[in-house]
Amino acid sequence: MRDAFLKACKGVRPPYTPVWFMRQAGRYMPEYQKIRQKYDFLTMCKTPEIAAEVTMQPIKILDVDAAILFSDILIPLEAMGLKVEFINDKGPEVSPPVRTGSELKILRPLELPAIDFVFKTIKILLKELDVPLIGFSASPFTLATYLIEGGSSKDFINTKRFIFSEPENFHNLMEILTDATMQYLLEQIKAGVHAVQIFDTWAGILSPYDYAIFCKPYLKKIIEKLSSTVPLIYFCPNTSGLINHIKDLEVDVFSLDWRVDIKEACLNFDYRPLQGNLDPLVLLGREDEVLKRVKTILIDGRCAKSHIFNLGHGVNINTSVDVLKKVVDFIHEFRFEEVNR
Ligand code: 1CP
Repeated sequence: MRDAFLKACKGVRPPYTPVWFMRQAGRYMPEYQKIRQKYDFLTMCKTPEIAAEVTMQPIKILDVDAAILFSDILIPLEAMGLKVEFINDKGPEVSPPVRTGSELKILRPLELPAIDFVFKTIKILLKELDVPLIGFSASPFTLATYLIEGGSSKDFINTKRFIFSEPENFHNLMEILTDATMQYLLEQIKAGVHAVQIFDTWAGILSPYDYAIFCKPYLKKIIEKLSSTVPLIYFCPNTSGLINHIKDLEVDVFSLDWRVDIKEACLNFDYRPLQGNLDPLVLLGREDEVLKRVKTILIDGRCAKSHIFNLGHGVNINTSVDVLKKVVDFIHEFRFEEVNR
């Protein structure tokens, strides 16, 4: 198996910078569209053969150094008694929303058999892949926002109303979601994933004060439980104000968005392994401008103990597969020894 990605997760610098992309399987890719025209998104996630095929598309087409399981962060909510739907061009809908302490009783503990398709997909992939497979989950806080808002949100009014009017019950909700997340990640690890990434997409809506109270303790619990299993990556965008808290987390890799200077992040994260951080929309620009920025991130990323190239968020639907492929080739061919000549 190609080991550059896992080496970098463990703080060892491989001969070239490994690269993969968040949302590397998706609608920007004609091969994905071809399957997506036949099946809705949830059917694709729930059919192991299809989920495995789609997971492998970017490996075959782009030659990236890691695969990420084709699924969604909201999948475990279905196994907790909620209804999850993905409505075209509108995003996810979770029902019924849980907005008060008295509504917590709707939630059931995670029923693993209900999401057996995830573990079956992992098993198929382990037979087929020659690169490491990344499993994932949302953080309990990010999951809570979808469950409380009933889907995506711009202002998170319901989430904040819940937190600040019933903080004790919000903690109860976080306990439930933390247990489910731990169980879900451990089961993916048991099935054989080589690393896991926690997506904390919405933690950046909290003040540092409230991140410390409502988010960090639950992440710490999960991280502790997973310690000495597989490498753990923590992705949290929009969080420059939270760095002092985030750096306390004992994860293997911090995944950064493009709003931070990766050189500064090296210093702020005590030179620990970093992942990131190209603005995904740079990829819509002219090729020389794209490669200029890729090169800068590669060079600046050398400050860290090890660096995994990624985007600062998911691949945008308007991205050209050719440009992504050129970025991967450029990264694989880039030789640091030649930079100072
Ligand atoms: O219509 C389609 O074809 C579905 C589009 C799609 C895809 C391809 C959704 C709907 N999810 C996914 C896959 C997905 N989602 C993966 C697969 C692996 C890969 O990266 O290739 C992963 C890891 C996710 C994770 C995910 N889902 C996150 C965390 C990462 C991030 O983007 O911040 C979030 C927030 C979601 C929720 C979600 N799923 C899909 C949509 C439209 C949304 C809503 C996003 C929002 O609230 O703005």
